[in-house]
Amino acid sequence: MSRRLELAPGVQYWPEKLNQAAEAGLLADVMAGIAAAPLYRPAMPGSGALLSVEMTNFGPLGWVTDQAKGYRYEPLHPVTGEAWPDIPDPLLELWHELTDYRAPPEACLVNLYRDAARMGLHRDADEQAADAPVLSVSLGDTALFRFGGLTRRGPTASVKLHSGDVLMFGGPARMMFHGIDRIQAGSSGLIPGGGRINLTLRRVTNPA
Ligand SMILES: O=C(O)CCC(=O)C(=O)O
Repeated sequence: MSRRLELAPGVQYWPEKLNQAAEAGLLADVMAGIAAAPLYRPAMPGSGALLSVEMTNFGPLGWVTDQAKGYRYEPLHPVTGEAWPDIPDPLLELWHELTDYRAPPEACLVNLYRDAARMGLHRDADEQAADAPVLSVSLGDTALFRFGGLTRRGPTASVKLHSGDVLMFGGPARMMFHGIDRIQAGSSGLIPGGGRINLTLRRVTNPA
């Protein structure tokens, strides 16, 4: 049981929520999922520029982007054409423990950050179920997570996310701008080949 910090209204942070055994167990599940649904680099809408992070998904729906159709959720992996693997049980258990949402998550976005990979400030705005929080688990190298308010140009704050940390944003913060400025390469030896894996759980459709 780790302590919970409220970083801002609606932004909850559990440092070291996962112990080493839990991190290793979750990583094994994630690597098995990646073996079935390989990481790939999606393209930005419009420009077609590739994201610096590699991505895949678990769950009935996966978040994808490409030049022609942009940001959306899809039930099939765009490269293999196969359904995404199931969300690992430890992540479903975390969702049920930490959120009081009435339905399970439908999407687990897997982001792999290596080298200079980063993620610009953005909002998670492709989900119908905007009353559900976003729950995010960090594995591997430390990341500098930046978050702000509901406008892109407002003030921001930063927190270092370490391996095993869990962050949740919902309620007044559900549509906050956030992103990853950089990764501290080599700060953890957890991920084979180095880097950081982020697992983001989201409910996409409104529960019946
Ligand atoms: O890697 C992270 O911690 C944040 C990921 C993120 O913001 C996203 O996938 O939308």
